[in-house]
Amino acid sequence: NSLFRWDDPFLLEEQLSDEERQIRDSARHYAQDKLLPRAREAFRHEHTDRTIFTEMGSLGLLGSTLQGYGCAGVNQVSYGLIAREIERVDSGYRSLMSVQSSLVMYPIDQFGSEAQKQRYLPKLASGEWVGCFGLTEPNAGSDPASMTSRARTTADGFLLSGSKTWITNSPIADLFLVWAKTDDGTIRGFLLEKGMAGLSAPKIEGKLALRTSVTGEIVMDEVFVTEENLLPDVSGLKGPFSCLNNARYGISWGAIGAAEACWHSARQYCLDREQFGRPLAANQLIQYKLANMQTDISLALQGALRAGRLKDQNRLSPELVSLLKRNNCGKALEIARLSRDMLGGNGISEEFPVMRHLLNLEVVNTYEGTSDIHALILGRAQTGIQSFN
Ligand code: TGC
Ligand code: FAD
Repeated sequence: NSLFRWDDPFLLEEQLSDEERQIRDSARHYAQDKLLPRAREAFRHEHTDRTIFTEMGSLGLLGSTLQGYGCAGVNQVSYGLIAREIERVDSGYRSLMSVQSSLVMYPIDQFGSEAQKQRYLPKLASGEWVGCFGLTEPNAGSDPASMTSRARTTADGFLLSGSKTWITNSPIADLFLVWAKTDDGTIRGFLLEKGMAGLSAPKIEGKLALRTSVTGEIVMDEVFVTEENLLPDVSGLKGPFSCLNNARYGISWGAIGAAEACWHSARQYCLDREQFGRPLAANQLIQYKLANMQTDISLALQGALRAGRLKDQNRLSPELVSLLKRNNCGKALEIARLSRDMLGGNGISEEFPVMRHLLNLEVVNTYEGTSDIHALILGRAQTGIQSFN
């Protein structure tokens, strides 16, 4: 049946423009040629390769949707396609890219002063500088409104104190976008630079997942900044949440890239391996699992594409982002677990990418709002009742 493509049932390919396909292809070549050969060793040794930032920068993959300041200015669908290709290799690589792009460059572009944009965006776009985003605290994860980091007003600026934890990129960051409460309890964004007195970013050791992307704390002990370091144009939780809308959208595409890698791996393995005198793929139980993977992946991609088209028209709601982030990460995790099982003992070997994806997807399902938090956002949106506090 020439109308049916097993790996693209909705013919997603046809729904992309030539330019989108071109961007996707260049991200795919980079990911497959340059990232894939490094992923296994990087994961094994918990090593984040700093040069990835400059490589991505030279290809226009950092802050790719922004206009000017050295950014590529591609559309939101293209950003999603890039995330899918990078995460097809490893969620950690997509993570370092999405933090730099959606959580650091986007808010500077959206809420920053002209001086801040000129000072930071070109360096972040080229990968010369690494950025991180500090919202989560040891006692404020799903509930960032309860953060205790403070920015105390002084005669000539602010003194920041507090600590952030589970911060992607922080140990290698040059720029720290930190959210803290001012004297009147309002949440504001501050741009801190490496080397400021009182600022440190210790690495979190012993992560069993997302090991290609370094994670750390941000410790602020009376870090002094002036008004120039304050993001002028946003206050309240909608500042960090606006950034999360973008990153969560990208993750909806990215997680499915990882799921596709697992599905393709499991399919090929089951075609190649024989037990009981025939390929594993000849068994109904195996075909049932493959059919479920194909269905979940193709529907998830179609949802992500629709979201991207809406986002390109400025019509994407945060609730639809929650629906997709939750669905696509949850399905990807399930697919990775099933694939791991279908590879039998080999499924736990680093010879195959499946276990690495499975471990990574546990994180992807948790960060940027856990699966259950997104369920509660959707529950609130359809009942009008806030259930989480
Ligand atoms: P709530 O009362 O709902 O809202 C407070 C204010 O924020 C506004 N708002 C939004 N604005 C824009 N986009 C959104 N998605 C928004 N959601 C809310 C809202 O309008 C309101 O504005 P205003 O002006 O009326 O004050 O706030 P809440 O405290 O009740 O929120 C509850 C909840 C659970 C929805 C929220 O706290 C939440 O989403 N929690 C999850 C936390 C989270 O996602 N953290 C992520 C940390 S960063 C990260 O994980 C990076 S990993 C990246 C990587 O490595 O790839
Ligand atoms: P908690 O909020 O303590 O939640 C624990 C469990 O309780 C979850 O299952 C949750 O769903 C559930 N739960 C919580 N509240 C409710 C409720 N009201 N009803 C029902 N169930 C509930 N943060 C940043 O700011 N910047 C980063 O760059 C960043 N990178 C990260 C990288 C990694 C590798 C990891 C693991 C995390 C990262 N995070 C980052 C933090 C991440 O966003 C948080 O871990 C996440 O938001 C969950 O917060 P928590 O870990 O404190 O869990």
